[in-house]
Order: sequence, then structure tokens, then C-alpha cells
Amino acid sequence: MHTTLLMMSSGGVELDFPAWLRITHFINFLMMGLLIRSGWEIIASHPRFYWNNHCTPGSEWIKFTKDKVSTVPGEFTARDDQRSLSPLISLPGNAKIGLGRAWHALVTCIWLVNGFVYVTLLFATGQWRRIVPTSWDIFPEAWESITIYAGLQIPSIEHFQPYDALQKLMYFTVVFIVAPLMIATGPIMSPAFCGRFPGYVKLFRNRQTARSIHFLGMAFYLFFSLVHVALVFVVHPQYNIAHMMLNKPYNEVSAAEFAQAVTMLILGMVGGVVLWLAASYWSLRNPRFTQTFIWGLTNPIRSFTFDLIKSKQVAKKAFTEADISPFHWVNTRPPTERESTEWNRLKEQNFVDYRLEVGGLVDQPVSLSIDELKALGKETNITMHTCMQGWTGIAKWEGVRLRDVLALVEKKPEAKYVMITSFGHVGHTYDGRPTEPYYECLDISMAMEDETILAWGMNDKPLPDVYGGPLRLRADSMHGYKMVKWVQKVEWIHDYAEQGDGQGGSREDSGLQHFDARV
Ligand SMILES: Nc1nc2c(c(=O)[nH]1)N[C@H]1C(S)=C(S)[C@@H](COP(=O)(O)O)O[C@H]1N2
Ligand SMILES: [Mo]
Repeated sequence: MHTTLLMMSSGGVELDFPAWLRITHFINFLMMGLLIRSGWEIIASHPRFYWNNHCTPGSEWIKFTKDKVSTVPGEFTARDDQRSLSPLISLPGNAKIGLGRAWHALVTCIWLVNGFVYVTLLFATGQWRRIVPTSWDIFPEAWESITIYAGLQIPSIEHFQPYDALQKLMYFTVVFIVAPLMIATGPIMSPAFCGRFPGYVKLFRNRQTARSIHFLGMAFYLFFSLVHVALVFVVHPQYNIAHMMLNKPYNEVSAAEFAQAVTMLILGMVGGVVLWLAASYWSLRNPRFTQTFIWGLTNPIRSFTFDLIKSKQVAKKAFTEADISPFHWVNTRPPTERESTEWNRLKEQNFVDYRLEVGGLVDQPVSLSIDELKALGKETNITMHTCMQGWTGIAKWEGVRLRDVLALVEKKPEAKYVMITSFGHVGHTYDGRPTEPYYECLDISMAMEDETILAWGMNDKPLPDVYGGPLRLRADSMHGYKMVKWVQKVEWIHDYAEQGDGQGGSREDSGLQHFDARV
């Protein structure tokens, strides 16, 4: 009787709980926990959400910090705004955003494959009918369920075939509305993707709107998961739990089987929590190992996807004068006297004596004043800066292409990377040793891009101190951390592995980020 009822409602396919469904659901549960927790790590590094690309403090629609930000550039930096969460809460916790981002990328890949298998099998087996509504009656029926729940009652068991209308509608939303939205907005977090496909970004209005939608998707998942888990234990548990765990029709379950099913369910959930926390503590035990290992796992995928994308913000006129941000966040303050007496001495004389050194593995090093750089060429790029913390800002940058500067020197054949060193120091080192001059390395393709420039001007003025004066790098396919401010020298080097801690730059060495910086 029960089976016939099910078959009638499902076009001939019995809507039960096949093994593949249970397995993909369990993997999804594990991955969602890791995604949400690593997402929180990322949010903590800039706990504000906006509908506009300027990220002007005060224009957030929601924030998770009480800090008031001064809009005098440099008074309160994006770094001062970072929060540290406990490893019990986020993945990995302790303000390790580089590792949080590494986990988020890795788990996204696993979650996508798992989701693809699930949706494919859903359609291949005819099980899609369990969550895809086929009649408009779903809405009045779901409303009926809502009113029953609202009266603190539970719809009778006959309604669950295997799900009731409200459940079906929720699951459809989770799988076919929210998940695609998360997949669609995720890549927009990448500056390369954003700079290459500005038209696509506009479908979501702008980059920060996409980030906010991604955040709201997380909030929905969180709310859904809590209600979902609670209802599993409240709504006909004696039937549903056994049906779901053992794939036995609810009217054929013995008391012993029910106990077995509940035990399995609880063990599975406890196992999930243990895995989530273990990932945090394992990651923090040896951050450098975690960095190279977890980023390394997605490296093959990134290398033939995002790493091939070049920003075309300028060519595609993604932004105009009208889009320039009234306030642009500052990340690090200018070099102190202790960090660089040279920069401070140059600054006193308005940088008239400043010379950029271009050397390293070259036949004949050269040095250039700002005026000599200006004579080499002038690019005026209105572009959006994206910090991996999450904030953006649009400005007009004036400078010369790095490749035009590099053309002045003859590199040696063994030179494979370009290293850019700052007068300023990296704010902190990951192992607490004294700070060192900030540096970042670019591979040849990054260095030769159209939008990779050495900028001396910002918004029609000489580059202000806080934004990197007298000269800074702009590399708009990449996250902000590649864009060295207060540039002292540019050098051809053999391999970044031989510089600093060998990870490719200061933010890679001390912030546990990854070299390619496009994601
Ligand atoms: N010398 C130096 N350059 C640096 C940094 C730094 O700490 N020191 N921070 C980087 C990071 S992470 C970002 S997001 C941008 C911020 O640039 P802005 O302060 O002009 O907005 O500068 C980059 N360049
Ligand atoms: Mo950044």
C-alpha cells in the first residue's frame, strides 16, 4: 500500500534512500561545515558587507565589528579592522586568513564534484521527483505545513512521500537556487575573473553585491541546516530516521533498527564536528606545511583556470571617472624611521632624489628618476583594487608599464621571475622574527601584463604617502598583496624559492597566501 502510494506520486520510481544519496548527502554535510567555517575566517578579516564597490566605512548594510573607521586615509587601516576568531569557530582560526582561503578553495572543489555526482544521479535515477516540484499545488500544500508547524503540530506521516510539500520546496531551494547562486558569485571574488568579465559581474550589480549575496547564501545555509537537523529529530523520527539511514520503509522498522539508525545518525554528526575541529587544530600545528599542502592541492586546478585569466578592466572600460571611490582603504602605513631612514629622508625633499633601481640578474643595472619613468610611457588606468580580505576600491592610477621598464635591461637567461622590494617592512612575520622589507615576486606573464604598471599618480595627483608614494606597483589581475607600495627596487631573479622564506613574497611568507594571487 505504502509503496503503491509512493510510486503513484513519483512517476513509477520508488523514492527511497539509495546508498549514493546517503553518501553524497553525508559528504555534503562534512564539506558545508568546512566551507562555512573557512568562510567565517575570510569574513573576520574584513567583517563588513556592502552593496557598493567603494566599501566606504559607514556604507555597510551589515557589519560584525564595533570599530569606527576614520575616513582620513591611513588613520585606521584595513589591517587594524581584522578580527581573530577562535579555532572552535572558524577554519583554521587565529586570523590565519591565508589558510582559511586555502581551505575554502580546496573544499569548494570537493563540494562541486560531490554536488555534480548527486545532481547527475538524481536525474539519471528519476529521483529528482523527490525535490523538484511538478505541480503548483506545492505552494498551498507547503503553506498548510507551515500553518501546522506554526501551531506547534506536525503534519501527519502520510504527507511524507518521502518528503512533505514544505520540505520539498526547501530542498529544491537549497539545491537548485542557493547552490547555483553560490557557484555563480564565488568566482567574482577573484580579481582576475572580475577584471576579465566585467559584464558578467554586472549581472549581480557589482563585486560587493556578489560578495553580499555569497554571504546571504551562507546565512541561508546555516539557518536551513539548523532547522533541518532539528526537524529530523522532531518530525516522526521513529519512521523518518530509519527510512533515511537504513532505507527501510517506515512501516517495517523494528525498535532495534530504530535504535541502530539513531546511533548511526548521531555518530555521523559527531564525526562531522570532530573533523571540522580537527581541520583547525591540524592546520594551526604547522601553518607553513598546511599552506603549501592545502594550496598545493588546488594548484593544478587553478593553474589551468584562474591563473590563465588576465584582467581587462582598462581595455573593457569597466570603470570610468564617475566610478572613482571617494574613500580608498589603506592596508599598511608608510615606512617608519626605523624601517627606512632613506624613504623618510627622500620624503622630506618631496622625493626629488628618488631613483628606482632596476637590476638583479641583468647585464647592466639602471636607475631611474620619476621624470625618467614618465618619459618611458604613461598609462592611465581606472581600475578596481581587490584585497583578499574582501574590500575593494576604485581609483585612477597613472604610471608606466612594468614591461616597458624591464625592457631597459638585458636579463640573463636564468632569470625567470621579477622581484619588487619596498622601503617599508612587512607588518608582522608569521613566526614572530623581526620584520623585513616587504617584497613580492611576479612570474614573467604577471610582469608583462598590460595592467601591471609602476604608478606614480593616483586620481590626478602625485601618489600620496599612504598609498605607496612615490612609486607603487599595480597588478590588477592579482589580489592587493602583490602590489608593493613604496617601491625601492625591481630585480630579475632566478626563482622566488631562493628569496625570503621561499613562498613568493611577504604575504605568501608571512600571511600564508599563495603565489598566483588571482584567487
Ligand atoms: N610595502 C607594502 N606594500 C603593500 C602592502 C604592505 O604591507 N607593504 N600591503 C599590500 C596589500 S595586502 C594591499 S591590499 C595593498 C593595499 O593598498 P592601499 O593601501 O593603497 O589600498 O597594498 C599592498 N602593498
Ligand atoms: Mo590586501
